[in-house]
Amino acid sequence: SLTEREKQAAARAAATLVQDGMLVGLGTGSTVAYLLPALAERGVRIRCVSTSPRTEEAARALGLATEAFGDIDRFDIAIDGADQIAPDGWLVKGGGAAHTREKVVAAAADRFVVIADSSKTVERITAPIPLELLSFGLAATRRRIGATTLRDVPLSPDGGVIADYVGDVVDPAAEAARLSAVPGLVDHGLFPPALVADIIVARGAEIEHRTV
Ligand code: DER
Repeated sequence: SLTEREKQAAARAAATLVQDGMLVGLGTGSTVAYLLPALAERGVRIRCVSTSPRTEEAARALGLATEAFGDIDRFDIAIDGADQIAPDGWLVKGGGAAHTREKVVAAAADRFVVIADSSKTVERITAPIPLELLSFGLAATRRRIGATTLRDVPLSPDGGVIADYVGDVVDPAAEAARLSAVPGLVDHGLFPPALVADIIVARGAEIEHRTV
């Protein structure tokens, strides 16, 4: 489909930014699924950290050297998809329930690159906003957050319950601050423009590559 071709094109464009010797943070999702073979084809000598077990399995199967995030304190580059991309660079991520680890990796990267097909660009950020919640006191946390639905997915690798905030999002910055202040929230899927270096969107045959 056109969307799949756009995902592959955006992923391939980002793969060209990865050089020998780099520490690379690998995101999660169907767009990243095209990044992994593109990196393997480039044959670059890199060390990778994955943001989910399914990225780790796919990377290993392609012969990419992936290791635990434990002792690595920074990445040269992190590459990941997005569910929504606003004109000012605010992102919504977490459709694949990996946003907590993805945000930690993005924040540890010198350069965080977002790759997406053209369906991901939006005029303004709207719900659903993915959430990872502590299972302890779940009902009380959900009450504090407001309108939420529970995702029918296993607990996250970090033991959190995956849910979505489905209320209004008037302003991403205000909503991000409000959610971050809720005790029992592990993290939410609003990614601020300050975290993002490059946005690579494939639109038909065109690659739109912009810096934030
Ligand atoms: O779950 C996530 O954060 C994914 O990266 C998501 O934002 C994009 O997934 P996709 O590439 O499958 O659309």
